[in-house]
Amino acid sequence: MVFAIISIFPELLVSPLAEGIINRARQRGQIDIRLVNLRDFADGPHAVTDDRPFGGGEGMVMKPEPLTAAVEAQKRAWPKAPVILLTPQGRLYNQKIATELARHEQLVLVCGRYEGVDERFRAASVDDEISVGDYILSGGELAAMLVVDSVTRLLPGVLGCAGSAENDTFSRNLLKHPHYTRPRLFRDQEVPAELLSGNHRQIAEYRFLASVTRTLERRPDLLAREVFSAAEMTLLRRNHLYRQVLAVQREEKRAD
Ligand code: 9D3
Repeated sequence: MVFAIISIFPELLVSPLAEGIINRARQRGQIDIRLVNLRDFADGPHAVTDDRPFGGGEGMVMKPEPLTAAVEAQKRAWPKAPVILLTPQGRLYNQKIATELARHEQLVLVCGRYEGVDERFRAASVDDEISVGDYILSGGELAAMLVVDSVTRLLPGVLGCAGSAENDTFSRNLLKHPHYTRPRLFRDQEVPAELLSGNHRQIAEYRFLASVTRTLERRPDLLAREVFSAAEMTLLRRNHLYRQVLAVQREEKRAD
């Protein structure tokens, strides 16, 4: 997979892309990340990439010519690559969108800055628009990082078999159970006895119930989409969680 990232601050992305799983995937040739400096596609002695908004108002707007030239240069190398603009106006990013993006051979990620990009560039050259959440960032660079990170993890061979298991658990719509490691006693706090029992069934049941309890408390919106097996429903009933889960599922479906 090739990621071309178009930005006025490509340096911002260098060190996060040079560590851990992403760095390993790059060194193995599983991904290729091209940091494209938008300024290289701007004309004139000052290589200006932004200008004041027509109609007046706050802030600056990214000029259409450098953006278009930068995108066209990438499209010459990879004609099939979708052009994705990172913008607060985009569709809200999630794991499903990550799996969609992971099917492409190349992606062109355009990082917005200032108030945004000229509308004529967006209309003519952008295939998809993504926001990474309802909070204000200074620009699209960190959002592009999230996309590169989450998509890279989905590529075959990047994580190995641990990865496929992890992707499965995300598709369950339940939060993970709490984790414990040594020591068994830490500042008067014991590790739950179920996890020390060596009984795999007891451990699995403990973790399932802890997952459901956490999801009820923290992310009831996720539970609405979760389907439980007959055995799981029995477990929930025996542990007095069944009525609560049903109530939350009814409530959240109404809110949908
Ligand atoms: C302070 C400027 N805001 C005026 C009310 C609008 C605004 C413009 C540009 C807010 C943020 C940005 C820069 N953000 C992005 O380019 C961005 C972003 C984000 O801010 N949140 C979530 N996802 C994304 S993807 C790109």
